[in-house]
Amino acid sequence: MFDIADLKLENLLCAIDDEGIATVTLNRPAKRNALNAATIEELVRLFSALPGSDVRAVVLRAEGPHFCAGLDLVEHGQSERSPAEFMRLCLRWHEAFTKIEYGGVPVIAALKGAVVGGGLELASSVHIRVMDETTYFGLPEGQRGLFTGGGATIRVPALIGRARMVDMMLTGRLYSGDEAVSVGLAQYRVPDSEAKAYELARACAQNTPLSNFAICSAISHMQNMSGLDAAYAEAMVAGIVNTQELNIRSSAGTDGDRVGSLKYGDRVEILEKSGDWGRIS
Ligand code: 1HE
Repeated sequence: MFDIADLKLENLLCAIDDEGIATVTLNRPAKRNALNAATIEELVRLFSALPGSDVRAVVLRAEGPHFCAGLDLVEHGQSERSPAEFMRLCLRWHEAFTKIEYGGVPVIAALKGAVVGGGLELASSVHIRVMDETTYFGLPEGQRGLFTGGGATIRVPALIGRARMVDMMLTGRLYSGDEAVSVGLAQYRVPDSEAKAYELARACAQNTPLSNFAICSAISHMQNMSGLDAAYAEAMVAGIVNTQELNIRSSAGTDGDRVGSLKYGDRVEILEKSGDWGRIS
C-alpha cells in the first residue's frame, strides 16, 4: 500500500479502511470546494496512486454543504491566465478526471448541494453518482461568460444527451430531485448519499479486482472506439477476465462443494470473498 503521507495533500483528505475502501474528501468547504489548480494536481497524484494500491473502491465525498462549486473563480480572476496557460490548466483537469474514469478502481461520488460547472465535470468522471435531497446540477458557464474545460462536452452528453447539456449551458437550467435521476445525472437519490455510497463501495469491493478493472476502464475505452474495434477489444478483455482463477465453490462437475478455480461457463453458485458468501451467476 502506498503511503498517503507521501502525497502531501492539502486540499484533499484520503483515508483507507481495513476493507480497502478509500475515502477521498474535497476539503475546501469555506470555498465550497471550488477547484483551484493545487486541488487538481492533488487529484492527479492521488488517482495515479490509488489504482496500483490495494484499494478496492473509492468514495468521493465533500466537506460542507456543497459537493463542488467548479472552477475556482477567485484564483482564475487573480491569475490573469493567458489562453495558453488556461489551456494547459484544462489539460491537467483532463488528466485528473481521466485517471478517475479510466483508473480501473470503482469510484462512487456522494453528492450534496451544488454540483456545478467543474463540479459536474468531476462528478461525471466517476462510475456511480449518488445524490441526496439537497443536490442540484448545473452548468453556469454560459451565464458567466465561460465555457466548460474539464471534459463536460464529452462526459455530460454521454450521461444526459447533447440537447439537455446545451439547454443547461444556454439557459442555466438546474436539475434536481427525481428529474436528475431520470435524465441520468445520478444513478441513486437517497436521504443519505454518503451512507449509500459506502454501501455501494462495499458491494463493488466484493468483486474481483480484475473484473472491476475491466468495468471501470474497458467500458469507457470502448466508447471511444469504432464498433469493430470495440468488439475486438471486448473479446480481448473477456479473454483475460473470464479465465481468471477464482477461489470459488462451484456446482460444476460432480462435487458441488468443491473449492477450486472457476472456468468460464461453470455455473457458480457461491463465491468466497472477504469472508462473506455472495451469489454470482
Ligand atoms: C468560490 C466559488 C468558486 C464559492 N470559486 N470561490 N462555478 C460557479 O459559477 C459557482 C459559483 N458559486 C456559487 O454559485 C455559490 O457559491 C454556491 C451555490 C456554490 C454556494 O453558495 P453559498 O451561498 O453557500 O456560498 P457563497 O456565499 O456564494 O460562497 C462562500 C465562499 O465560497 C465565498 O468565499 P468568501 O471568501 O467570500 O467567504 C465564495 O467566494 C467562495 N466560492 N464558489 C471560488 N467557484 C475547467 S473550466 C470549469 C468552468 C466552471 O467550473 S464555471 C462554474 C464556476
